[in-house]
Amino acid sequence: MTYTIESAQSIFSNTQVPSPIPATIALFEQLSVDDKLALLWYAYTEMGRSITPAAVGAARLQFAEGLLNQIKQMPQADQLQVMRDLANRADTPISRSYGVFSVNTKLAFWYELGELMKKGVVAPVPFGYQMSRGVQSVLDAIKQLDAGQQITVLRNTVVDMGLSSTVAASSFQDAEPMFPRFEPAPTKITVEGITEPTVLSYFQALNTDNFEAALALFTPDGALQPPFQKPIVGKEGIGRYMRAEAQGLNIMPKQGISEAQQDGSKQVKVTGIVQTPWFGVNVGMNISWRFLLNPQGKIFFVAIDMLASPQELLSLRPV
Ligand code: 45D
Repeated sequence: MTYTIESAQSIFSNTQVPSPIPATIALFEQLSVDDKLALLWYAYTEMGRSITPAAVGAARLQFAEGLLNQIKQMPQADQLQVMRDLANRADTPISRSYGVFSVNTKLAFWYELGELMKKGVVAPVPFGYQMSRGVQSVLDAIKQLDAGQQITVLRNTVVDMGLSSTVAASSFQDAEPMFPRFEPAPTKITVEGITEPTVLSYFQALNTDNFEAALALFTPDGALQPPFQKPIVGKEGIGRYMRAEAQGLNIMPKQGISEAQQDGSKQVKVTGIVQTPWFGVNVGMNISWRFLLNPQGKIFFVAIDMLASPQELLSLRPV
């Protein structure tokens, strides 16, 4: 097979529609720090209601507990400063501690902070705050997005906060607690138009949190490209990533197309719905997978993309 990761990234690119998410985040990035916090707070008070509190879990909060206790003891002005420092990615001890949290611990940390704000233990974000025109326009842009895109914006902004050091982050992720599954995900998967066992096994493996089985489907130099990220190359990195970020997903692929290539490889595109344990059945994300399978049926590359619109679920052919 003559593919490189780079060439694999562009398979089915003629069927993709640009996502409104990066543009929305770019608007957000232009806001002042108080505007950012206020905007996120407004957005969160809407979307946060659909969070399933069980997902947060005591096990997950234990990593954030020290930081949360520290913040609880502070006067309100200092609490607000901590939040500003996080949003500014300032180089402070708290911002650095936050930076080594895994994605899900970062989310759990803010979730708990939000609960403490509601109780009045932590300063509420719009602290005598007047909504600026910039905030209003970003809020309007967020309202145009579907629910799956909205929670992605919220997640990505939370992940970007704090000062991160990539070296330290990986040690934390190895200890990532599991998300409880209250109902088993569908494991008997049928995807209209798809018979490739590798692809069906991939979905089954993720729906049972069986990351070893998922990894076994990849070539040693295979890559996985999460939404809006660079490809993660090699089984070790993919495994670490999956254990940290692919837990508890409910994957419901609906349809796909498979195109055999001259050299025996196959390009497969599947679209469907994914639910995150954070929101359970409350939010369905419209997702596509673009697989490149080698002639032996192993995954050389898979890209996971957030679809721009629900209509895109059906548009598997070039647009
Ligand atoms: O006061 O096939 C603010 C892979 C500040 C794996 C806050 C995948 C102000 C392979 C921060 C707003 C993983 C790639 C408070 C598939 C403030 C694969 C609080 C895809 C209180 C399919 C904010 C998986 C809070 C996907 C608490 C696509 C915000 C997963 C919380 C996507 C936000 C998961 C939360 C997503 C967002 C999860 C909990 C988008 C969660 C989003």
